[in-house]
Amino acid sequence: MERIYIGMGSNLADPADQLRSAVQALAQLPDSRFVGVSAFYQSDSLLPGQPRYTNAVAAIDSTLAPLDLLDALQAIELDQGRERHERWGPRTLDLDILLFGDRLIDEPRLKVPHYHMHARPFVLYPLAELAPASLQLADGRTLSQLLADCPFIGLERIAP
Ligand code: A4P
Ligand code: MG
Repeated sequence: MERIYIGMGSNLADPADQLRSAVQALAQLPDSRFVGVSAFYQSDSLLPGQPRYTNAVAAIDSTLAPLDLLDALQAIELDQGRERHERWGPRTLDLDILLFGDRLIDEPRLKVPHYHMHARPFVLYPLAELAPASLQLADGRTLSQLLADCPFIGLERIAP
């Protein structure tokens, strides 16, 4: 089993409800054990003119291969009505594999750690609810070092 952290985001069709449904779906993944989910966090979209996002992080333990997990997560996104029109477009549900054990993955369909996670407060703060501060990311920096460089600005923590 490897510990996997999954970033969840939604900015359409009742985002908090989308995240709750996603948690139910993650708990049903084959060859996996659901570990937990952070609180939900609201913040403005990185792209102006889009609705505010609700984000959270979930942890699972799994023996799934990384690309099989990606397939399963994309199936959950589609199940919850995700339509891909443009990259970074508004979405009912986005599921990103943030960390997969201590693996570095560089495949055309899958890059892990997820790019930009190092500087996104809506990823790092929920992740810190589930992962130890000593967790080391690919470039050797720990979660606590990343948090120190990423102020808690523009985030609103809401109950799950
Ligand atoms: N892919 C590569 N690596 C991964 C990975 N580690 N996990 C590929 C998941 N997928 C990965 O993703 C495009 C392709 O990335 C997939 O087909 C997969 O093979 P996508 O979900 O279709 O597209 P996307 O989500 O629009 O792009 P991306 O790059 O994931 O966007 P982001 O980084 O998720 O940014 N503001 C706030 N406040 N909160 C947000 O969550 N999100 C975005 C979108 C913009 N602004 C935001 C937020
Ligand atoms: Mg995505």
